[in-house]
Amino acid sequence: MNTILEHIKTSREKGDKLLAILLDPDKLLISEVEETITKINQSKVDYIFVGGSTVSIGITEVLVKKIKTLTHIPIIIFPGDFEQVTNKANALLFLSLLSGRNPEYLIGQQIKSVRKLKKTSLEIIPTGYILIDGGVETSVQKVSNTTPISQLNIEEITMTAIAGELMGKQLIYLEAGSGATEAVSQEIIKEVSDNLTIPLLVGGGIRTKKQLKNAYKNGADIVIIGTAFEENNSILEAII
Ligand code: 1GP
Repeated sequence: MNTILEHIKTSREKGDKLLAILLDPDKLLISEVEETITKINQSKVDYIFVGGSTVSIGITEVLVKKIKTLTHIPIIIFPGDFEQVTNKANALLFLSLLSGRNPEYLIGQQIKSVRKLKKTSLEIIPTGYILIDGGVETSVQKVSNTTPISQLNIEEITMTAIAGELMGKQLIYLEAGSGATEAVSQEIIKEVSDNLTIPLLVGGGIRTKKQLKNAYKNGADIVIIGTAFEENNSILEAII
């Protein structure tokens, strides 16, 4: 069976770049889902990520079920907490916030999710999540109560990513935070990518075709776009 992780790895080997759109259940109204997914279906989107830092209990599953009736694009849960785990999706980014020093987001939430995960057939993808200063205080920072790594500290970002790979993570996600005013710099993407053998995800503050192209050029395998699409769901036509 071709798993999502295998697809990501194969794409990396072939140099195919992937795009994910992030939908936040707390922001997207159910009445808007159909139009939103129609736009996504018309574009070259590889994955739909669903998740947010502060999502009311139960609504992630409702949203995922609705999306599934409208598309064949794989849905990947990108959870802000264990309550967002639902077996209605195709896969779960099993995140560990490696940049932070808050045990709750390194291992606590993961433990809380185990009972549910044991009962699901979700593909679980161990992912090292690295929060980088995106110029504004983001929800991830507030909710996780952790300090992002400065964009100037490329050494620490790179060593954190490598440590993640050595710990067995299958993906590394460089995150400037939703709505970041400064996306992860090209220099950071390049340095981290050059030092990893696993796929690299980059998100936070990406709004333009130029940013997207540069992120891919410097080694991002998957770029995640949330806010720019939320604000204008016709943006994909312009930037892909
Ligand atoms: C946030 O990386 C994602 O977790 C997407 O960020 O909303 O800024 O596109 P934006």
